[in-house]
Amino acid sequence: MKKNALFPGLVLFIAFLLAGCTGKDTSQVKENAYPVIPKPVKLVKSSGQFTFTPQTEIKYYPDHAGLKDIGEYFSGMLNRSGGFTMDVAPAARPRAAKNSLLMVLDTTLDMNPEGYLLNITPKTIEIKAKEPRGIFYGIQTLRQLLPPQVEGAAKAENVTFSVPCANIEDQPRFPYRGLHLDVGRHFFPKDFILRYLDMMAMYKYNTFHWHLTEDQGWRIEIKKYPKLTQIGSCRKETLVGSWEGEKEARYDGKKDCGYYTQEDIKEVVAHAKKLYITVIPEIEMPGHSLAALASYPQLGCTGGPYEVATHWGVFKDIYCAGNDSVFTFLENVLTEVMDLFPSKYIHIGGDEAPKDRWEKCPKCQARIKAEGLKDEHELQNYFISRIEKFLNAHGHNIIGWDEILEGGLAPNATVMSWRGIKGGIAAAKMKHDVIMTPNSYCYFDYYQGDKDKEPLAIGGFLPLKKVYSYEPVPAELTPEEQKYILGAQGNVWTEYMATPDYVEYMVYPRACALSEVDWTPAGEKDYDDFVNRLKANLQHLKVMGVHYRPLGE
Ligand code: TNX
Repeated sequence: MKKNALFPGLVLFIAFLLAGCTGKDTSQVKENAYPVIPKPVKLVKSSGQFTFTPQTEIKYYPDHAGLKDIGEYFSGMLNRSGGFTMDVAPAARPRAAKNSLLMVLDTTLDMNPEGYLLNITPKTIEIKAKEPRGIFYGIQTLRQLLPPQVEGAAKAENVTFSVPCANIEDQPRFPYRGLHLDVGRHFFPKDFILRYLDMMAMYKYNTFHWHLTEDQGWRIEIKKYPKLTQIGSCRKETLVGSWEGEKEARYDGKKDCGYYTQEDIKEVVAHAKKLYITVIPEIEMPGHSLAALASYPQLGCTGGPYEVATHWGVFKDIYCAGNDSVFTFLENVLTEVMDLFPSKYIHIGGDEAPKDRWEKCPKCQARIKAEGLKDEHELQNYFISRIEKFLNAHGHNIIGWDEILEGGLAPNATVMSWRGIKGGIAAAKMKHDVIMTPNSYCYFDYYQGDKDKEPLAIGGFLPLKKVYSYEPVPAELTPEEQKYILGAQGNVWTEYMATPDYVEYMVYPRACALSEVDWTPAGEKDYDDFVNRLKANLQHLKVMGVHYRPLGE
């Protein structure tokens, strides 16, 4: 009899343990309760959960503007989606009180400046890091542990905003974790760029490479050269379907225009800064410059007239390397660019610059002779090195596509290896920093499924699993040389992506896979486990209204 009387109490006690120490029911905790992407270095699960309520306090120590901003960023999310306001205030001491989230800066921690410690117990949450950016990444992890409704723009009904208990120690593998976007082929409105950055932050990307100038459109306002946007930001029409050469080409007959004002750019850069993302602008040279040539024909070798391109490909008309006014123009453009972008790096392109015009141009030939150069490839090196010198003198470093290795490498350049990994290997061996973006693993403009079932893309085949399998450090490098590999970047060329929805479809979830390549130690990666986490994690993107490509097709 006595025994039986104990039994219901025991059941209740076990149920209480299972439900977590708060005694709340577990129904709000996700099925895959730890769907964090990129996968943290170390995550120890524990029972119980912490529940955010209007009484939860967000505290930070020491009193620091960056921490206050992060606290408000997080409370803003729960304010929109949960409809409640939490207090954000400095703490008197670095100890978490009951029902609080405490963020602590601790410069004595022995970890990477982007790393963080996150401890979730039923009563408190503590995030510790050396720098605010580490705290910010701890918050992103916390966000992914919350129900996906946390991403909502309006109050979600019947949701308990709980996170499962855990102890996490985390830091990135690479210091450069990039995503790129080509706004030259198609222009995307400022609001979409802000959203693109929001999504990047969730996956702990820290660099946005903004490809701002192209043959088909110049997208950045330059006060000194108004025609760049008056003329260069518009094309008279656009190719329909894929580019098979001029004979087969059909055009839509519709004018297509767009550019960012300097105010827009400042807003994007400020938004990125709050998300701990650096924006690297790319001003292409000497190739992919038809829109600039159409605006100022004297910048080309033949003098024009030129037209903003209406189809895709590589064009022979490029900036004239024999013409000093080209350097004056570019230096003036870059001066405004440097004022707008605090980034240490400025990307100067350097890819796909046919030498046809330079071969026939007397001024270019005279320059080759006067400078004692061997050929037009060395002339390209002269071009890039001259621009590099200008940017270095103003405190900036250049990044260029791997073609900048041809004809000699500018002394301080960082190389973006895109035509496979050869360029990256060569540059690292020359003791230059490298960012890996090989098209075989990092080109999100390639098909991600069966070509016949997918919307039109540029070609190639890059399914999610292949992105995930990428190892950015080439085995050919010695341990010393490997240190020059800063990280990997996903490239998003938009010849065939005319709308924001289509960009999202091409980028997600492949960018989720690449985030793990950039963040998680190679030995911790596991594709099946990634897909499991992704299934739950994608619900966040769903609530955000992101048009990602569904899994399993
Ligand atoms: C090559 S990647 C290019 C781009 C194209 C892309 C298409 C690179 C440096 N140049 O101009 O958009 O291929 O995949």
